[in-house]
Amino acid sequence: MALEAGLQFDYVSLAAGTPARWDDVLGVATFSGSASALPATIPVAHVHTPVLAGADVREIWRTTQPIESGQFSQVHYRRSQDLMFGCVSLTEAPGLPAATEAAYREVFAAVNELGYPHVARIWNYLPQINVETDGLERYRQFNSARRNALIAYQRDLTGNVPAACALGSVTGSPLVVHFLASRKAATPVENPRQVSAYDYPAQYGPKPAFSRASILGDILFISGTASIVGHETIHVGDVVAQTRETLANIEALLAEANRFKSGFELRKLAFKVYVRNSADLPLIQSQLEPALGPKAQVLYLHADICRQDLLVEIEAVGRAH
Ligand code: 3EB
Repeated sequence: MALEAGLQFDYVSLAAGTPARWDDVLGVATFSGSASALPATIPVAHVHTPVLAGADVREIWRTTQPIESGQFSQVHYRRSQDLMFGCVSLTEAPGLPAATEAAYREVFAAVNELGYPHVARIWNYLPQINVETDGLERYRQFNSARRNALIAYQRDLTGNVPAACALGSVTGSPLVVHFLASRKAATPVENPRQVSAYDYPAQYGPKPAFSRASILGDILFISGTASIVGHETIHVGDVVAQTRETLANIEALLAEANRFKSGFELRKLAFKVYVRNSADLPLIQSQLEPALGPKAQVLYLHADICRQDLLVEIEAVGRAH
C-alpha cells in the first residue's frame, strides 16, 4: 500500500454548498478571508489572499484512512495513519521574526511529537511581504526566522527541506502556516534551470530553506515557482514572458520529478496562481489556459510575491498515474 494512501485534493466552490461528509477531511485552506462554518474539529487555514477568478473556493485535503483530530500547542491538526495536516495562525504581536520562529517551532514540535517528522509541503502567508522594516525586507526576516527554527530542531537547511511557498496576504492578516507531514520521508526535487533556493547568493538575504518540489508516494508537490533562471529574476516588467518562463520551470520540474517516479503530467496537475497586480489576470490566463487545457483546476489568487520584481508565481500538486 502506498504510504500516502488515498490522499486527495480538491478545489471546491462554496457555491457548491457544504460537502456531504467531513469525516474523511484531513484539512482545509480557504482563500477569501470569509469565515465559513466548518465543523470545529477540522483544521482550517484561513488564508487572506483574495480569489480573483471564479467563486470563493476552498482547498480540501481528504484521505481514505481513519482520521483523528487534535491540537498540539497552537497547531490544529488532523492525522491519518500515514499523514498529518496542520495549521497555525499567529498574530505578529511579538514581531514578525519572533512570530515566524514560534510558528515553525510549534510545527516541528508537533510533527516530532506526533510521529510525522517529514514535512513534505508547507505554505506560508504573511502580510506586507515586500515591506522593509528595521532595514530588512519582511520576506528576508521570515527567511532568517525559518532558518533559526530549523537549526533549533536540528533539521537540514539544504537538500532535505520541504517544498514551500511564501506569499503576501492582505495587510492586517495574521501569519498563517499550514503543512502536510508524513511518517516517511518525501523525495525533494530541484530544478536544473534554477540555483536551489537554499544556495542563492547572499544578495537575496538569508537563504530560503525550501525545495523546488517534493514527491510523497504518488503525489508531487510543486513549490511556488516563478520567472527565475539561475538565481535571477528574468523578464522584469513583462507579465506574459514571466508566465511563460514560469511554465518552462514547471515543465523542467516535471521532467525531473518523472526521473524519480514516472507518471506526472502538466495537464493532470491542480494549480494555484498568485497574481501581484489583479489587472494582469487576463494576460496571465491567456498564457495558461492554452497550456493547461480546458479542464485544468486553476485557482487565481491576489497576492504579493516574495521578490518585488516578480509579477506571478505558480504552485501545483498532482498525482502519478
Ligand atoms: C523563488 O523561487 C520564489 O520562501 O518558501 C518560492 C517558493 C519562493 C517558496 C519560500 C519562496 C518560497 O525564490 C519565491
